[in-house]
Amino acid sequence: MSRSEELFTEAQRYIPGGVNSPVRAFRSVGSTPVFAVRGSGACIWDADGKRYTDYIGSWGPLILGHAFPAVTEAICDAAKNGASFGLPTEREVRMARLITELVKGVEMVRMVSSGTEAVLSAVRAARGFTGRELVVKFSGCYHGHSDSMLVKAGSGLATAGLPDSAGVPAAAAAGTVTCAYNDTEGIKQIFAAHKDGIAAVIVEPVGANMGVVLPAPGFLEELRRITAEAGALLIFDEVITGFRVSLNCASGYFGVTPDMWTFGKIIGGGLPVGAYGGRRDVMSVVAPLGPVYQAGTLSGNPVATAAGLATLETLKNDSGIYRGLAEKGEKLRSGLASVFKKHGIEAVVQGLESLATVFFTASPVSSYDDAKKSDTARYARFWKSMAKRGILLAPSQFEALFLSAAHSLSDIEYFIAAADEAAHAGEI
Ligand code: KE4
Repeated sequence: MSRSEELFTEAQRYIPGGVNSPVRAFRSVGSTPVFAVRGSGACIWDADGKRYTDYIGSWGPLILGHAFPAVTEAICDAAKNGASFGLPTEREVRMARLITELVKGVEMVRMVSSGTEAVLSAVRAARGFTGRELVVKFSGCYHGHSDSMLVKAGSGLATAGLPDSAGVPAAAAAGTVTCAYNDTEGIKQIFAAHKDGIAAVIVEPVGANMGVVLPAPGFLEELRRITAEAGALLIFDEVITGFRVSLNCASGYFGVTPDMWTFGKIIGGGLPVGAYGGRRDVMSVVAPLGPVYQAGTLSGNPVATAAGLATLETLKNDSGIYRGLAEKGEKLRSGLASVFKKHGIEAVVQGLESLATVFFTASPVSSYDDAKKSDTARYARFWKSMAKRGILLAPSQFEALFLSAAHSLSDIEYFIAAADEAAHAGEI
């Protein structure tokens, strides 16, 4: 029995499913979870001392790689002066100022401790600002696990949502209407049906929780036009895309300015940080300035904020990082696509900048319904064949691969060659 297997056996005695977040159970690839011990650069080492080139990257925060020196130093320096104060600190002012500088349209921002908390707070603020209750989300987009976001489509397009998890009250789900990603006509129908009852539309500007799905040309622009026309707020959930697809986030990358943003992951540099922000008039409803209550013991935590600041300042000071990520991402996607074509394997490789997903399906994926046509058993075989060769991929067809500045071109070349070898051996 491997050490990871031993640990997983014990973990299941004390922790639901043996993990503190479901995807880490590796169920959809039929494997024992890899228990991490150490990370450095693009690599992690597991409890059995096996080294992997890591494309999970903690699900997005580690755009600079594991244990990036400036981030580690910032964490240590901050921690020496105390882990938390429950008082405001200068770092929080610097973080808020930096985000407003880098993201056009963000005038005020509030720090929280996770992406989930950022989204639930932003939705509450949107409802408080507009005085309306309905929120529209898109199938296949994940916005954390607050009740109103764990909702699946109702019977008809414009009907109230249904709980997508046990424990979510029907009443909570009823406040959310769900539309297919990239379905501009569907959004128009929802707004026609609900007129001025909609507080906000929340969207991942690049879908990354159904695998990576790009916005169709004009989709984001239409969401901007339709919401503005109806007096509803547009919320970009940039927990993944924020500071990943560009230093100016997806809103800057696509040139579409929402009313609110949610952030997480990269702005914490691997520590628990989330944030929500946007127009000053909208954010002015948030307590203690306004009537929308939101609070957090560790919001803006000095150690976590130090990690986030070190990450963002490194990204801001070295534009070569994004050029390198774009080059490596494009090389990986085109290289893998060529391998699958060469071996006659039905696969579509999609992504943007440092994000990628291999969908084992015949046609391009532009919605969750498309994504669900993928051969998840084949993805599991692909996952295992890569893990065997020291390449750690997202243990689910419906997640993204994350590249970091620490991944080298030779890492990418090795990944492509490994896929070629595995395909040739009939392992995928
Ligand atoms: P957290 O509460 O997990 O920090 O963030 C929730 C969230 C919000 N919005 C988007 C677009 C997200 O992708 C996430 C969380 N992402 C997943 C990865 N698909 C986190 C991994 C996990 O759940 O363990």
